[in-house]
Amino acid sequence: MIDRIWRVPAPAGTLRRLLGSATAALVAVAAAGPATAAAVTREYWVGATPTTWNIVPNGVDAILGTRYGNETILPTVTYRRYTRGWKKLLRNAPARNVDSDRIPGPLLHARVGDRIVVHFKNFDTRFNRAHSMHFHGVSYKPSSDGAYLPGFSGRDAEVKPGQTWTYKLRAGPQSAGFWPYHDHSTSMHESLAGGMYGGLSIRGRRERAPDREFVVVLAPTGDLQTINGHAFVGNTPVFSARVGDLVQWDVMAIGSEHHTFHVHGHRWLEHGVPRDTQTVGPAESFRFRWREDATGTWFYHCHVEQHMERGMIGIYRVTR
Ligand SMILES: [Cu+2]
Repeated sequence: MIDRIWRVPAPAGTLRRLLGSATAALVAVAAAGPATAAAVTREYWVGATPTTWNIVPNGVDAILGTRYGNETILPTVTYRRYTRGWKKLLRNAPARNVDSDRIPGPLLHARVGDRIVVHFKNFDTRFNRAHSMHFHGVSYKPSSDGAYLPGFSGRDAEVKPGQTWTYKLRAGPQSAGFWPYHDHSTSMHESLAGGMYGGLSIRGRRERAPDREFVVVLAPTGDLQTINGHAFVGNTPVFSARVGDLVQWDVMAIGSEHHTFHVHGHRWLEHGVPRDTQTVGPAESFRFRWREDATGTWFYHCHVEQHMERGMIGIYRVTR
């Protein structure tokens, strides 16, 4: 049983359920098993950085033919990845994984047992708002919570422009999976609407990395329903894989609505049950994996029809 959990890339639901039942013995044995990778401290440098974002860069809804103009251009602030000491701005994700980035913020990787240190700096000179980072799925002290509560929270929850904060997190046995992080400061409302969110991708101690990892954030942006801040086919991410790839989808929702994530021509397991559509509510997240075996150009989308019509649809391309 233990072997199966830790060697085979279990679907996130299964892993989380099994770990959630918190069999101390299971955890102890897993931790004591032959380590293929020692626990490490992973350091990330992230900045809240002003940018101008176009929700519909090509100006058209390819399916309904509706045209969009300047109303889809949004001055905003997003999480960006930097080199050590915020010296140099980097892409949030490798170019091979996404067509454009900035929304969501950088995908932060770790393994169960790791410490994660996130150095955060607020570069928001555009709106002059405080910002923060609040992380789901990991352990930390209250000083790394990043959530504003008057009279209780500290500087972690209200990082003012020009200031920094270091969030110290730990990926415990129940952290395996995909989790959101987001602004939880005084500016949370505007910041979430403007794309200040991202994901933590945490693998089991001995779980192999997938060949392809796709992050899908379902959230409203402006008046549209977006995937990673973009609306409509031609603007939303085009994900690509090859037959034989171990493909991992990391899905989360931000905002106030529920979504039903759907991929055409494929199925995955949740608690051992095959499915091709899965509900995800505000700040919920899940991940699943499959070994790719279906060539073609496929849709992935939210199956709430009003959301799909407002832009929540994209393309998944599989080649030989
Ligand atoms: Cu939806």
